[in-house]
This record gives sequence, C-alpha cells and structure tokens, in this order.
Amino acid sequence: MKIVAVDVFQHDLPVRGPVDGEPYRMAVQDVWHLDTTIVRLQCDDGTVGYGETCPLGSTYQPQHALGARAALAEMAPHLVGLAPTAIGRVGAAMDAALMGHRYAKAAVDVACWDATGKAYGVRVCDLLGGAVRERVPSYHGVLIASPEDSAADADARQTEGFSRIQLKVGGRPVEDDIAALRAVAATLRPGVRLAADANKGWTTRDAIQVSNACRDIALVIEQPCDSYEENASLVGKVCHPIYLDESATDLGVVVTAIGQRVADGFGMKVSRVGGISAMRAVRDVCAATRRPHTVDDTWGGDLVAAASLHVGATVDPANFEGTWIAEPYVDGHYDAEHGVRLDGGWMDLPPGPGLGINPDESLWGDPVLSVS
Ligand code: 0XW
Ligand code: MG
Repeated sequence: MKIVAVDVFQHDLPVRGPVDGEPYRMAVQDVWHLDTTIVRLQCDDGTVGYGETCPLGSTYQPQHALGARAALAEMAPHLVGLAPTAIGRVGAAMDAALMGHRYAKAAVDVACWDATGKAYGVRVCDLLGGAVRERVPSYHGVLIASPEDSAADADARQTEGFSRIQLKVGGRPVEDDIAALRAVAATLRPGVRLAADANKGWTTRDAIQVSNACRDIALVIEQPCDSYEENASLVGKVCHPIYLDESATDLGVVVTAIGQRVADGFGMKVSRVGGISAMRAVRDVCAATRRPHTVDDTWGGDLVAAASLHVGATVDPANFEGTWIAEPYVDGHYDAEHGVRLDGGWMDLPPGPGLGINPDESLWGDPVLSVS
C-alpha cells in the first residue's frame, strides 16, 4: 500500500457564536471565522486517508492557515510513494523536508492513521491500544461574560451532563475574573471539576492575586501567563494546580514541565504536538507521571474532532480531563451520519474503521493543491 496522491483542501468555518452575533470570546482574542485545511491521501489500493488542521486564527499560537497549506505544499512531493501504514517513516520524511510546522504535519499524520485503520479494518483507537470506553466525556468552555451569565451557562451545561467546566478568564480586570469564578463555583455540583483558563492573558501578578482570592475554590489554573518562564515562576506562589496548554508546544516541553514540577496537568492539542503519533506519546508520559490532561484541538470539523476523540477514548479515566470539540460553534458536519456530536456532554466514537468519518468531499470544493 503506497500513497499515490496528496490533495489539500481549504474550507471556511464561520464561527456560530454562543450567542447570535457574538464571537467565541477568550482572553486574548475574539473568534468570528476560521479557515481549515484538509489533507487527503489517496493510496494505490484505493484506500483514502483524511486529516485536518485548523489553527485558531493567526495569533493564538505560532500557526496560521496559509502557513499550514504552504508547509503541506513543501512536504507533499516527499510523501508520494511512501506507505501510510509506516507512520513513523512518513513523519521522518516530513521532518527531512521541513523543520517545525507540527500543526501542518499533524494533518498528514492523522490521515496516515485513518488510512492505516481502514487498511486493517480497525478503528484508530484500537490501533492506539484500545478504547477504555465507547462514550467519551467532553468539557464546556464558558466564554468571557458577566458573572451572572457565566454562572447561568455553567449551570445549564451541568444540567446537560458536562462534568467539567472551563471558565475563560483574562483580558479584563482581575476583580471581574474573581467574581466570575466565584459565581461559577457556586453552581458546581458534586464531582464537577473547574478550570480557570486564562489563555496566556494574565501577568504573574494577576495569577497570584486571583489564586489567593479564590484559595477556597477547588480549581486548576490553565495557561495563566504567556511564556513558559512566567508560568514556571508561579510554582509555590499560587495555591492551585497549574495546567499548561499553549506552552506545551511538543513532547519535549511536556517532559520538561513535568520534570521541573511546573505542570500539574495539561490542556493538550493534537495538532500542536504534531498529530496522533505525538499525542499518543504525551498520553503515555502523562500516564506514567499521573498528570491529568485533555485531548483537544484548536478548532476544526469532524476530522479534527474524530482524531481527538479516538485518542481521548484510550486515556485512563483517572487521568482524563475530557475532549473539547468545536462542534457547537460549527455549522454542519463533513459526515452527516457519523460526524462527531456532543450529546449531554459526551461523544460517541464513530463506528467505522480508521477515524470512522466518511466526508462529503463536495463540501470542500476542488483541492487547492494536488501532488501525485
Ligand atoms: C477550549 N479550547 C480547547 C478550544 C479553543 O481552541 C481554546 C482551547 C483552550 O482550552 O485553550
Ligand atoms: Mg486552554
């Protein structure tokens, strides 16, 4: 089985905000519209593998949609003729062709896992050691809003079935963050966990002030500050566990953050670390060191969601903080029947081999790049 063609599609994902006319609001940016990139690997035996990467705009992380497609154009000629089942060899070929750009490489890596599962007739989660459960928990991000609105949203989502609430904070006076955290904490039902995700938006002063003001609230602080060094300087100064998200740029940083006792857990994004192969390694390091983590991604359609879900399904529940998907903010599915859907805060694994997603390619128009 060999790759005979690499096709790249561009697809627009207008953001369906939580409130009509409102963006997806975080500390450092409002998200109104996103541009996703889909990779299709066509193989000589007729197998087709799909992957997707969707940066959260151009300022959330050092990634952007045009960069993803430029990186794929650079790498694609080096992929033709390779066996998609030899996923490590495909990764090595990408690294030999282009340094960095893990978020673009991730789409190819995921497509290889999809093709491999289809070739062997098994789901990606089964290739990753097997699913520990068929329904996978998500978590809900309460966006930047008033304490009252934040509490109402958190309460409603717990009624729906979510067992973890991530409150977006930062980008406003810390007094407002503290008030919103207190209002949301007052709604928490037994067993429901809370994270305060600043998305890099706090200074170390803000983080210390909020943590001390909320020392009576059981929560984790996610990506409080921008740089790894700022976040590392908080150890011993805040009274809550620190989870890294945006700073956890690759497996090496994850290992360092654990070794330096900076990270008590992680918000992990499959594309940021380079795809399912790298996310599997992060999963195993976190299991060995008992660092709870999510398995998410920045944004995207059914292919991004399925990649996160298949890895998330294999994480020990004691170490799992959920898989977030953009579905509530995306109009429509690539696969109308088996697209990944939230159901009361949980998601069902697609039944088919590979990712289990059979996309309607007509949604994406003609490829913007085809190499064979
Ligand atoms: C909640 N997410 C997984 C979705 C957005 O991409 C931001 C991200 C996060 O936790 O930072
Ligand atoms: Mg986060």
